[in-house]
Amino acid sequence: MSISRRRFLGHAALQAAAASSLSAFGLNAAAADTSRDQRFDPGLARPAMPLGQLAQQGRLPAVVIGSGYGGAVAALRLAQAGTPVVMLEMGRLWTQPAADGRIFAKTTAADGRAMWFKSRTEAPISTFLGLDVINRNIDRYAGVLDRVNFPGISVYVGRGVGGGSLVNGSMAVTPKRSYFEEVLPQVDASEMYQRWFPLANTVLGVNHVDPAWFEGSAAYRFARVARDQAHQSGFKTMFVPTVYDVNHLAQEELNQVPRSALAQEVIYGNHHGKRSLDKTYLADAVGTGRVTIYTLQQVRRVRVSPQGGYLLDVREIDEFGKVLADVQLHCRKLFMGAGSLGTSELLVKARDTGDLPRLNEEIGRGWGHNGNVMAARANHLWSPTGKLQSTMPLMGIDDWEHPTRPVFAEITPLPTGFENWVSMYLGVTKNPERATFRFDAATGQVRLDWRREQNAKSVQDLRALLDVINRRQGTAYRTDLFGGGKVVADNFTYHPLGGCLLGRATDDFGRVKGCPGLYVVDGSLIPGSVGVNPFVTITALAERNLARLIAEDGLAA
Ligand code: FAE
Repeated sequence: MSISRRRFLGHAALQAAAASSLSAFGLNAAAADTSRDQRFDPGLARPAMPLGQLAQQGRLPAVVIGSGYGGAVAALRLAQAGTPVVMLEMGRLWTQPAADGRIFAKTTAADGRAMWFKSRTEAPISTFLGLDVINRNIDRYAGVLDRVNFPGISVYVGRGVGGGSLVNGSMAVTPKRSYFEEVLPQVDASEMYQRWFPLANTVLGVNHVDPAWFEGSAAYRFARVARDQAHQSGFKTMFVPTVYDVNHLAQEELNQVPRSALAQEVIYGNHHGKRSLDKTYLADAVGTGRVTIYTLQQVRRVRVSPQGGYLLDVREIDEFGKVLADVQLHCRKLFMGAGSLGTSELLVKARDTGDLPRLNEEIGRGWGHNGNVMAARANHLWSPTGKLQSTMPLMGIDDWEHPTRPVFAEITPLPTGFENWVSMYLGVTKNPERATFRFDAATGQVRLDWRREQNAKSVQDLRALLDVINRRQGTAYRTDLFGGGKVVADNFTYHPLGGCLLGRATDDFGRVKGCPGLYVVDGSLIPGSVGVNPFVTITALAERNLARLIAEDGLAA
């Protein structure tokens, strides 16, 4: 079967599963064989047996926890090698509209679908003109975006089939080779840049904007204004590749297709245009017929199975948080793809409670926020940034070569729907500070010991760059967007990385030291910084590691 047909079938099965309200599903092989005309066929989804029943059938060959980038690569490559895969995802499937015709919440009138069991939205831009007009009360529900609040920093993550791909800004950036070599010196960079980055970019569907279209697009005036000011101030800019379909973007502007990026959609989910993982890697994985996805299943505990391999405690909830079942599941091989927070939390807890006593001291260490900080400038009235702004950034100021304060500042929109004269930036900075996940026996919780002061260098470095632009333009910072009169938002990150570092907590391919058959496949392998937005690197590294694991660890059927 060709890849594109497999992807079509997998994608259709993901839609059909949601249409039939299935919380556990795979591809129905019989339906797949008969639906060669590529029409939507509700029979494409194979309802899977309840997890409790599956647990009675003995040890599973392979379980993947989490359906983000690392988990999706693991599921696809294991399945292609012939291994049946059970994927456990704590969020829900986001492929079918609810009664109001929408899959995701409206950005400007958010409801429970926006956030993971919160009573009020917690958007990164929390105020406008200093007023609390952005966030609103919502029903507690298994929504798509989570903000995990630690004392020193808040971390945004995606929840649902596709993990962060459901909520992120689609920026698909391959890191600079010299910095990649600095961060992960044990990885063969030639192989990464010749083989694994190109493969990841292809399967993710990374594409590039046509510069001529960009110059004429009303929705990117905000980016051109910020670019021109950067150039006038002596900085370089670059286009940022994206997994948002750039043709769709162009058609949105002409009103030929329904608007999504041009309708303020991003952090609470995009209805159109975005090549999230459920349309790429996960569709391919389900399309193999060997991957079964269980949604709304949170893994709460990992320990050694008396049968050999691992024993998982899994809690099934409904969309409103009601506990439906607690199940124990044995597996031979376990792949941790729960993201930097999820994987680190489970493994730190397992080590410190004695469930996996052979886990080493490196588990939980080396966490960083990829130097994320945000800031905004107020332009003069004669430099409008446009009332129509696309949510998908396509350009960044590249000052990474600076000798003392490398900064990659993405030019991000502020799509309020009216002219706001704002130029906004997401800074990726080089901050050497790191934090550790620690188990607190008194509360049974895992905490991250990052302190706000550790962000001082990132704040200083982004300001140093933007100060130059402000001086040149005669402009000032906006102080009304991040709460408390802040100039630079230093209290949250979109890019959690590390906690189970490659070569430290694991060997050089993600095998967890001291625990045969246990693997880490997600962003927790990367030591806190990668200099650009991380998902392409997470995906490419997972591709590289899985190829080795399948070849050497008896993972092929
Ligand atoms: P991730 O995608 O977070 O997937 C982990 C999955 O595991 C999630 O679906 C969880 O629900 C699930 N999970 C966690 N714990 C459990 C458990 N105990 N049991 C079952 N399931 C569990 O991990 N990156 C870019 O490169 N470009 C961007 O433009 C960009 N923009 C972003 C914007 C936002 C608002 C956010 C939140 C992130 C953004 N990122 C961006 C970061 C990117 O999405 C992130 O690095 C990757 O998603 C991380 O991939 P992982 O595979 O590590």
